[in-house]
Amino acid sequence: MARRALITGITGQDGSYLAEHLLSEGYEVWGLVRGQANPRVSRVRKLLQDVQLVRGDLLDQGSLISAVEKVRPDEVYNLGAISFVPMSWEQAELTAEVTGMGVLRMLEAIRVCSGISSRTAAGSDQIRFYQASSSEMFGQVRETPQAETTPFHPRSPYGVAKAYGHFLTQNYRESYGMFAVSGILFNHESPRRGAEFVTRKVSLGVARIKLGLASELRLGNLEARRDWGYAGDYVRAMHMMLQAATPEDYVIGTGRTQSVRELVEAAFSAAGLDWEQYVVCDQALHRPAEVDLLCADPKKARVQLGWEPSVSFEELVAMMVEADIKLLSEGGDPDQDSSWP
Ligand code: NDP
Ligand code: GDR
Repeated sequence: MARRALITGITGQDGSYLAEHLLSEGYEVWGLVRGQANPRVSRVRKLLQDVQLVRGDLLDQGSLISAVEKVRPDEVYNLGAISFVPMSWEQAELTAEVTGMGVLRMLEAIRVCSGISSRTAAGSDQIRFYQASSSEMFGQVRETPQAETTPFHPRSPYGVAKAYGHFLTQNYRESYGMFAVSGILFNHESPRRGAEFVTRKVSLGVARIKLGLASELRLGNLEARRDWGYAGDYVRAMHMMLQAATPEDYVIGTGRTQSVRELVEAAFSAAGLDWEQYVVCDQALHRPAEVDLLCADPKKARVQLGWEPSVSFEELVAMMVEADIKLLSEGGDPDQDSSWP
């Protein structure tokens, strides 16, 4: 019988790539969707026709229990979150509820539906759980590159909420013997990335300028450094973590770091443009507290899981710029249903 996976955050970037990957591995895939008339659900219905949908919300414990009871998954991937860092200052409590407490509710749904208690440990055929942890937990870094053992010092309400979810996942593993793991993923991008994140904002900005639809691109801090990889590669790592013999946490990244300035240079030059003529630095886009430098040490994942990224930074930037020029030149709208390549 096909293995069954339940994915929260199916309407997001990673949810879509993970669903495609699991379908290609022969899984029966279910996606948790929320809201009464969520416009992103129709995009999922179009792109991922073989995915079945179940209603639920990370804010609603009962809905998660019902979803787990209905789907009876072998694996749960908890990708749902308020994931845009600046929004976490504006809606800190909501971020704590969805991105932090949502992890507790999902773990509790699995625990309750599996009949696990402090006296009845998880069995060998238990539901395996993946938590989408983040390099934002490292925040103000004390060592670089960052590995599984690097201490956390989150710099945003988002990072703090993710750290809660991370430690809770570890705690459920230790308390109940659950197969619950966290992937500490560094930034990963694609043509399906939300337009609010810097890579996609830049690739869309370049495309608009190239096509004469805009004359400038306003950005915040150009000096921050990130380890940027391709989302399609990172969802493979999520799946690999749940196939491992023992439940462990892994850092996933490329091991290379670039500044936002270098990202901008690469994106404009991929379209034959000089970035200095178009980019405007806007102080209003700087964050209250910044994460200055992120660079992964993905050695554990390479050695223990055999995971390697397949797309370089330069290839990723070129892929995103090319996709957005194509999208806009065909009259596509990045916010509309049909826009996912
Ligand atoms: P997106 O922002 O693209 O997707 C977030 C998803 O969360 C959406 O599907 C959204 O659904 C869902 N969601 C929001 N609120 C709720 C809720 N109350 N209940 C259920 N679902 C909800 O994120 P990504 O795909 O980029 O990231 C996936 C996960 O990985 C996130 O948890 C993110 O924090 C984490 N992460 C991402 C990294 C990256 O670089 N992309 C790096 C490290 C971690 P809806 O359509 O209903 O709004
Ligand atoms: P990040 O991604 O905060 O790392 O979180 P984002 O792309 O938003 O920012 C990366 C860096 O770029 C700088 N920056 C700008 N960022 C945005 N969004 N818009 C701008 O105009 C801009 N100008 C400069 C930022 O200051 C920052 O330093 C992402 C999310 O996917 C999280 O959910 C995830 O956990 C982490 O990556 C790993």
